[in-house]
Amino acid sequence: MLNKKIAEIFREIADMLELEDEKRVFEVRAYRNAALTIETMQEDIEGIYRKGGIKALMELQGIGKTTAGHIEEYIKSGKIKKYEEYKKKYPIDFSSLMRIQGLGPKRAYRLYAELGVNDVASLKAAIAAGKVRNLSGFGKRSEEVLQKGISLLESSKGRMLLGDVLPEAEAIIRQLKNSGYAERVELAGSARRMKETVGDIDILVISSKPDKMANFISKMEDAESVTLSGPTKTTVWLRAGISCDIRVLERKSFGAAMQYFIGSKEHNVKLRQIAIKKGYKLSEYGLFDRRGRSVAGEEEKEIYEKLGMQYMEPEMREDRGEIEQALKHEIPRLVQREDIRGDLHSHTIYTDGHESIESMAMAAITEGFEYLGMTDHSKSEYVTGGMDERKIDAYYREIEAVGKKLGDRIMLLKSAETDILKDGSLDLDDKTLEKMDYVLGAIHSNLNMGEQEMTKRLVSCIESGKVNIIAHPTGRLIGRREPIKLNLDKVFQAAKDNGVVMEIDSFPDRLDLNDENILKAREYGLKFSIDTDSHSASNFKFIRYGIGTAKRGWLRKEDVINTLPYEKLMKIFRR
Ligand code: DGT
Ligand code: CA
Ligand code: CA
Repeated sequence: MLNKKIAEIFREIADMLELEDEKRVFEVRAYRNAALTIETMQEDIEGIYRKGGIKALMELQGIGKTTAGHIEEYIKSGKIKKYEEYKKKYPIDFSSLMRIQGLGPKRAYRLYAELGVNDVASLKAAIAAGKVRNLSGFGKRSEEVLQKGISLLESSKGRMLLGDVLPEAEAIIRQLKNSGYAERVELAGSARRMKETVGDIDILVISSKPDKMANFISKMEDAESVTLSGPTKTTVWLRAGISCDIRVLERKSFGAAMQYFIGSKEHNVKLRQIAIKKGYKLSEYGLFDRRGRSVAGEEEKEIYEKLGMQYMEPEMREDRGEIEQALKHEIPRLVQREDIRGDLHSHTIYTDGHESIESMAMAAITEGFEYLGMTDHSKSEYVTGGMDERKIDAYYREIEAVGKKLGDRIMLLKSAETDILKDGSLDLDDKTLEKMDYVLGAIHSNLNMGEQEMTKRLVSCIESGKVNIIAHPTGRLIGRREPIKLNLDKVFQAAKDNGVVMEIDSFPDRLDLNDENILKAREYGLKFSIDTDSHSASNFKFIRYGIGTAKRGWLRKEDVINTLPYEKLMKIFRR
């Protein structure tokens, strides 16, 4: 899929435009909006163009004539002329540099103009040589911030966000299925386990024509180069910037291969020990008894059954106690997509969303939601155009009007993503809070507080009785921003005592709470809300990443409040 590549180019054009002329805000915004749309849509942009041309592209939210033209140009020629020209003028690797927290296009340009910094490596060298601290407007403090940003970026190096990888993997799987050489195609590895970042994609295929299959794989559009080509395994480097292992297998051992390659490695190691204890040998080829006869292999489930264990979904397989649970036959039924009835976190053009209340509501209907919580930002988030009490009144009037118009197709809930201030109070007055169906509280400012102070801040908000849900509780951005410092035991205990719900934010770079923290919160008997935090219509699709994360935290339907029908949900909020 070209989506990611084109989105990256549009972002870079926006960065360079911004440098060129501060007044071209509309153009800059157009490129950024187009990038966001392309990057977050789950369909292949090339497919849309091939089916419906420029016209189909322009029907997409945020894509205009210019950007549609660029997309066509890139699909046809692999280049965008305007971009190439700009790149000559600004030979700077913006797309990696912009991933460093605390660095914008202007500061990046100054580093280039004055120190010759054009990528992450040269920035590191400049910092090491003590050059950055001496640059006017930078200083020691910014040097530290940049250094920290680089470390964070490097710690995630070589891994991509699940939300970027899964659509790519699915596009490959579709092609393999349509090749005519595959009987069955399955995703394995960390992507199948819905891990928040993925090192490489693993795909398993049953084919009676392995040579033709291998040939097909090496010729796929998405494959930039072939790293390894053997009779049973082909490894390709994808244009999306990630490696992909495709293994061709026989039917009789496919289940064993699934079990092995879904992983995780830690889960497999423990499973093999159990097999040995029971007098078996387990490998990716099957489960064998002492005399080497295969006792299971075609289906994954058989292997677990023969080992006296209950089957479990891939998301649980991390050796976090699931094997012991399975031996006791105490694996819970995990929450599923079809259990989710609505979404309690979304944004519109009232603040930093990209679409109107009505179009977000329509998109939520399309996603199959029965209710949608409207949660634009409150006033302290001024960078997003946060709403004061007066603007919130207008917001609620429009929500009511749209709600009336849409009738029983969807229930729109009045809320706001309300800032939790330094002292734990909310930044909206009580009168406004009372107008809400529920209150979604979030920490956005003063993120550098120490653990004690930060914990006190959040706990005092939870204990105030004014908040129902805590949005993205740790505030981390995967690979870009560390979580805020919290004593989660204290937070979870307070949430339990006060009936406050923890959010699982499904946005691909948030996934907050993460799997480990969910497991911990679950011990406290907390309730969760799996929300998308949608900023445009295509973002509702992100719900699957939140569900994947919830499953990795072993959550059941009854742990998740947005599995409840509207009336029951309202009872929870009206304590
Ligand atoms: P990744 O790619 O780093 O995001 O993580 P995975 O889990 O996809 O790991 P990968 O691609 O290296 O291998 C795919 C699966 O193959 C892994 O989840 C379990 C299995 N596997 C790989 N290496 C070993 C190993 O040394 N021992 C065992 N038991 N299983 C392994
Ligand atoms: Ca992998
Ligand atoms: Ca692999």
